[in-house]
Amino acid sequence: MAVDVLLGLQWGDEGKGKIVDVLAPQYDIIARFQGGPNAGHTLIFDGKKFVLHTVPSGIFRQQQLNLIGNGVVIDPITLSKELDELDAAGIDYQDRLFVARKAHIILPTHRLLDAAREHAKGERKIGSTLKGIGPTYMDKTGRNGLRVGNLAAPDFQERYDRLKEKHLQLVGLYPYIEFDLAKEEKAWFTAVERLRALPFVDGEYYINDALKQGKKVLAEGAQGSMLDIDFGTYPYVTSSNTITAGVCTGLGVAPQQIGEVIGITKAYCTRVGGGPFPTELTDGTGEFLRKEGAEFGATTGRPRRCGWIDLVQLRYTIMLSGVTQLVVTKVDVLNKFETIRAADSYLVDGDASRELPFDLVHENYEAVYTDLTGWHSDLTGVKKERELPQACMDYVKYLEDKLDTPVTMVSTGPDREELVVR
Ligand code: 2SA
Ligand code: MG
Repeated sequence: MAVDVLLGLQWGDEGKGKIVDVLAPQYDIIARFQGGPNAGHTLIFDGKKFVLHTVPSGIFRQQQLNLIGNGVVIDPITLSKELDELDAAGIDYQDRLFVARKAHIILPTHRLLDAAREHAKGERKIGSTLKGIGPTYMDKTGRNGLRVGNLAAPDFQERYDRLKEKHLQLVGLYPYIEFDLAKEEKAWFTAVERLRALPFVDGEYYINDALKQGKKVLAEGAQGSMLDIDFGTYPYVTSSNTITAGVCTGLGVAPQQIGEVIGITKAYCTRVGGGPFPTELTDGTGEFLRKEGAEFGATTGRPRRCGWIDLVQLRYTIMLSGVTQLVVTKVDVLNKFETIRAADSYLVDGDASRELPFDLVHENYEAVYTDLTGWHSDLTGVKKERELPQACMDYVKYLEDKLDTPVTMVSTGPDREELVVR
C-alpha cells in the first residue's frame, strides 16, 4: 500500500498545502487528483509565501516529482502564472512536474459560463470561485470536454471552436455579463503553449509503474470533504469528489493501493462561499476568529465565514474517507480564548443526533455545544509537544477521543517549522 492520501475534512482551507510540503520529503511523487485552480494552497517558508492553485505542493522540495492527475481540471492561464512565480523564485520544476493526458482543460468560455450562471442565480448563488470549475466538470461528465492529450491532435483548434460555440449558445440563456472574450482567448492560447512545454504522461501508467518500482505517492486533496459533489452540502459544493474515493478515479489507482489517510482539520471551522454551516458564528466571535486566523480566500481574497469545530461533521468525513490520522491546524488562532466550544451532537427536530441530516439547508436542526477551557497563552513557535500548554493538550486529546482517531500533528503557526509532530 503505497498511496497515502492527504485531504481536508471540512470546507477547505484546513492548511493542506503546508502539511503536504512538510510530508513531501517522505514521498517520491506528490499528485493532485481533483479540483483545479479553485484551490489555493498556501505555503510559507524562509520568510516567503507562495500560493499554489494547480501545481502540487511538493514542488518546493527538490527531490520530489509532482503529477497533475487526470481528475484535475487545468486552466492554462493560471498554470502559466504559477510557473512564472516558480521561475521568479528560482524553483526548478523541469522534469519534476508532469501532467496527465486525461486531465480536462478549462476554456475561457467555461469561466464565462461559471460567471453567467452564478450571476443569474442571485441570492442562491453557490459562491463559486468563478474559475470555470463547474462548467468544465459538466463537460467532462457530459462527454464534451477537451483533455490535455487532445492538445497534440491536428484538429485541436476545430474542437476548441466547436466547444466554444456550444458555450456561447448556453451563455445566451443567461442575462448579459461583462467578459472580454477576445482578450481572454489571446491569453489562453499563449498559456497553452506553456502547458504544451510540460511533459505529458499517461498518469495511470505513470503512477502504477512507480508503485511497482516501490515508489511512495502522496495524493494531495484540494477543497474539503464537505464540498464533495456526492456527500457535501449539495448544491453548495464543488464539482469533484474530494474524499479518498476521488484518489482512485483521479489518479487511476486501485483501492487496495491506498495506505494512510491523513485528514486535516482546523481547530475551529471555516467556509467560503454560500451554503449551510451549522456552527457558524455570525457575531463578534466569528469576526475575531477571522481576524486572528487571517481568514480570507487564498484564490479570491473573499472573507471566510468562521465558526466552532463541528465533531458531527468531522465524524462524517472521517468515516467517508477512512481517515487513519488527524492533523489539527491553526490551534494558535485560539490563543486568546478563555473558552472554546465544540459541537458534539445535533438536535434534529428536537431529538439528539450524532449524524448529519440529509438536507442541511432546509431541515430543522441545531448544533449542541460542549465548552472547553482555553489555554489563553501564546503558542507561536511551539515545536514540541511538551511545550504545549496543558489546556491545549487536553483539547487535542478531547478531539482524539471524540473522533476516535489519533492526532499525529498539531500546527502552531503558518510557517513550515511551526509544527508539533507527535
Ligand atoms: P467552485 O469554484 O465551483 O469549486 O466553487 C464551489 C464551492 O466550493 C468552494 N470552494 C472552496 N472553498 C474553500 N477554499 C477553496 N479554495 C480557495 C482558498 C477559495 C478562495 O483556498 O481559499 O480563495 O475563495 C475553494 N474552492 C472552491 C466555493 O467557495 C464554493 O462554495
Ligand atoms: Mg485554500
